[in-house]
Amino acid sequence: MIKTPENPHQRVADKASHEVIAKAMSEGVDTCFTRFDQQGKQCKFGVEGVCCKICHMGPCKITPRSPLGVCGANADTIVARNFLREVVGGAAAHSDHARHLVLRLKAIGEGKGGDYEVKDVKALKRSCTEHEIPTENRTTQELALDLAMLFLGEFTSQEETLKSLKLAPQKQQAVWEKTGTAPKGIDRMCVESMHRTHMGVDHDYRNLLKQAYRTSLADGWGGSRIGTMVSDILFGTPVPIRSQANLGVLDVKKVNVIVHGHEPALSDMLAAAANDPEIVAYAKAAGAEGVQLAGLCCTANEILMRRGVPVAGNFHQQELAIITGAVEMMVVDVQCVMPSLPTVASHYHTEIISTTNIAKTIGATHMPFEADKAYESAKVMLKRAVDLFKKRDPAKVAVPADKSPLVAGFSVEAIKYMLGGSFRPSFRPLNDAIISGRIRGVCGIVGCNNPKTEADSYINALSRELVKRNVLLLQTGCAAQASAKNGCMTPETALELAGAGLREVCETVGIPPILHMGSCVDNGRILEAATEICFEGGLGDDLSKLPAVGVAPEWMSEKAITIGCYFVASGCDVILGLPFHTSGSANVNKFLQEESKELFGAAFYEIADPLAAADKVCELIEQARENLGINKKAERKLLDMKDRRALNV
Ligand code: SF4
Ligand code: MSK
Repeated sequence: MIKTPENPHQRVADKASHEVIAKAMSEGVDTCFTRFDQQGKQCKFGVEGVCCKICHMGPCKITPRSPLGVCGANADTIVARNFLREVVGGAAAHSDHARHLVLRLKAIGEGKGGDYEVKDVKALKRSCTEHEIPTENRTTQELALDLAMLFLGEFTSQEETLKSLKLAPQKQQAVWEKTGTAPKGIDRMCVESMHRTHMGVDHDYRNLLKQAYRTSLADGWGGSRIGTMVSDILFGTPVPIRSQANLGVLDVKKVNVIVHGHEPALSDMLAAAANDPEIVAYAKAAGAEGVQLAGLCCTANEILMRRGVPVAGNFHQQELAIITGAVEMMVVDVQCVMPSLPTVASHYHTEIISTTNIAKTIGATHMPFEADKAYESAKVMLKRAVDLFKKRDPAKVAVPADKSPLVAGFSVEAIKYMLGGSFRPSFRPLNDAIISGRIRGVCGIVGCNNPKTEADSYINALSRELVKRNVLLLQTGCAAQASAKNGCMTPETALELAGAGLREVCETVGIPPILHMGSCVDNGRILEAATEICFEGGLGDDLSKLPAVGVAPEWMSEKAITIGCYFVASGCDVILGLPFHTSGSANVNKFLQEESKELFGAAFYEIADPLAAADKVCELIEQARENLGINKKAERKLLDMKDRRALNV
């Protein structure tokens, strides 16, 4: 029985989504919003993190009347164990994604890459040099194989500390050594964490939470950064590129194919094949004007950043895109894909295609693709989508008009180039602008949507407020897509929102005040940018000293927890718009929100209101500026003649 979302205007911020939620209600189609309502009041024990089902003496729950589980575990142990398992989930997701890419690079190195090749040799050489692999007089294939083998070692190393940690400032590395949080191999960290949270192993909540930070670091500096590096090598390092975002990018005159999930491999092939003359001719023969490819979630970000493919929407819009009635096919890979999609699609002519053997859904058509015929597979899928176009019911089609222009593609390389030009690409102008106070600091705004809150509205309110207060924003994932839909991601409109200092800098160097840095695996790019700022000098030799803060306003996934943890463990304070499921243990919350500061120089904050979060971001930034002593330097004084004489120079 469908309960209507009481007011679509309170569920989502953008008008296009309002229209489609209203359409869903009139057509009797369930969405995450109706299902959220059907859930009713959510389980208190789950919310507090005090439900344990790790062994079959349980499930146990902690209450004032039963403060211990059957085995004697208290709330601290149970909450910390649950939290660590969530971090493992996030680290495993990012890192397995990275592993798939590394194996593809290895296949290229072995001459078995099929339709894939190294698109960005410069990026390959850059990564080799960073990892001390000699590049002189060596072929691309040799380098690809050496780098792939080194990266595979990052997953499997048993005793050696993760090599990629060396990409961080030395002081960070020293902190991780001192606190016992320097991770070994990525796979080992995940396995060890699962072992330690098994019944009857690690019961000390502090020890468990330190392992959560350690596992997250294996993701942030290992899995995620490797994922980004190899994506850049295989598909190209992003450079600024224009496109559009929101449901209005769907074109009723064309065959609409949406790619959704996180991995770029097949979507990159689909993007190439959509313009293949054979496919265009096939679409025209079916009465369409061509094929419109669009993306959702982070697969969208991957092909937006490199090919300018438009974004149909972020996480909460995956069902809404189908409900427009104009989507022939949705091709999904891994992560953030709702299992409801085939049910929603059954109301229309849409086919859901799953493409990887590790991610199947009942009701979806499974079409795994092989690297050696990836382009052909992409063409087969697109032809199938064209055939579905003939089954489209015009009476069910209503595509909202809304779409906003955007500029994306801000890899660290691209930012460096924009700041310093081709002769001296560098972060110096940014550091100088921060030191002079024209830019107060930097804020990373990342993460998902969550039907617990009005989708996009926290992200939008916070972004607009911070830009006004001269804070440069680095965004990824669904948060970046929210800003794009909100019209904040073109240099022109964003500059109008920016405070005078930020605006002056952005106009001078030609960057927008909100930089779209990619998918959620690309949060490693934010770490990379912070490290560049640190290396450039003048703002401390340690990431915890930077006037920089991270915010996850509307997060929902385990990956977001892991990302938050690796930011904090890297010295960057993180504000959460929605709390962790840890409130059942005051000790766990104290560790995450206070004691972490002593370990890493950063901690978590929970702030439900976007303007209060903006205040906190600015407070943390100003505190960092005070500590660095740069607020004094920022004071500009116009000297009169008396002052000049007093200078006595
Ligand atoms: Fe209960 Fe302990 Fe088993 Fe958890 S591990 S389910 S608290 S008995
Ligand atoms: S897709 S993890 S909903 S950002 Fe990366 Fe969006 Fe969050 Fe998935």
